[in-house]
Amino acid sequence: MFNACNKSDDDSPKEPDNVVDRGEQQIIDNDSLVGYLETHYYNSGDFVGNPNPSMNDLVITELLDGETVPVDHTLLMDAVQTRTTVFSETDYEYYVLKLNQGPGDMPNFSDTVRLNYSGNLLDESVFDNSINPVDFDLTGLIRGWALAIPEFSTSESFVENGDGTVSYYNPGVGAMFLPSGLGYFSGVSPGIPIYSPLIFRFELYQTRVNDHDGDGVPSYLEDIDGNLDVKDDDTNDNTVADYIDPDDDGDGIPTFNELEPKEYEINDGDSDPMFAVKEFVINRSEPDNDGKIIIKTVTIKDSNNDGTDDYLDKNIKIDYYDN
Ligand SMILES: [Ca+2]
Ligand SMILES: [Ca+2]
Ligand SMILES: [Ca+2]
Ligand SMILES: [Ca+2]
Repeated sequence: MFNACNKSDDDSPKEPDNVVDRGEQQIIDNDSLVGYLETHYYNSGDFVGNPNPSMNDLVITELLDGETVPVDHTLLMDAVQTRTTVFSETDYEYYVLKLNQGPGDMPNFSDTVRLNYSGNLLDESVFDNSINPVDFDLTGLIRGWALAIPEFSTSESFVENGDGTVSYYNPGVGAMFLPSGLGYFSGVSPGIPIYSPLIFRFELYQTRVNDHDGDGVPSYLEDIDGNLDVKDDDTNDNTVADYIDPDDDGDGIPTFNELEPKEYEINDGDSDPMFAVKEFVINRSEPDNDGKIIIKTVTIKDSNNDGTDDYLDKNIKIDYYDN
């Protein structure tokens, strides 16, 4: 009689009845999302050759029974890119609508981005939107954002208006269609029922590389396993993830001290020197106000060439600041 229930893939205890299984919820959510994308179209023609599109230009309309998609419009399902990812040991699909790539920099998944956005449920009710550009650290948001936003690039240029506001020209513009598992899932958030698929529209203006622990290694490089998640990498198993750990290999020498420092002096207006692949600018200053710029960098080294960088190798203890 103990064989009555289906055999599960692992031996983990059964979750309480009020906790929904991520995999089962994903099947439901993906059905909802595909259903939405197959029954809604958007004004694709308005984005063709548009030099400065906005997320507010996006108009999504429901396709009624027997209706065909109008000229200069496209069914969402025919326009979105389908993406797959694994999160919380669950296979997910989500959908990205690219309205404008933007010509600027592409953020890393761990960077801070400046953007405007609007979020709504599949029933079109808006649960959140920004009035002015906001800055978000992508590591502190729902999973879907860290995956979708870095597919776009920042704006071409901006102008400071007289009233203190800034106008951005030619930003990255898009929308993401997320299952609840890449959103708030069972979490409570204002205006969002639990297990809600989410739609976000956004326009991306600027990005800044984060180094959360200030150890000289940009956070995106502290994603050792390359799964676009900095929170599951812990080289020295001290329960502090590398991106917030200032001594990643736990050898007693701070990561920062294990990076080779360099200093460059250039004249104002001159372009930067060519930096090495694993060399990062940590400071740029004009100490004497004479037009001479001092650029300080650090370079990640692998001094014994074993494929493990010094700051992740507890057997290498080179301290560049220990004289
Ligand atoms: Ca770091
Ligand atoms: Ca990772
Ligand atoms: Ca670190
Ligand atoms: Ca160390």
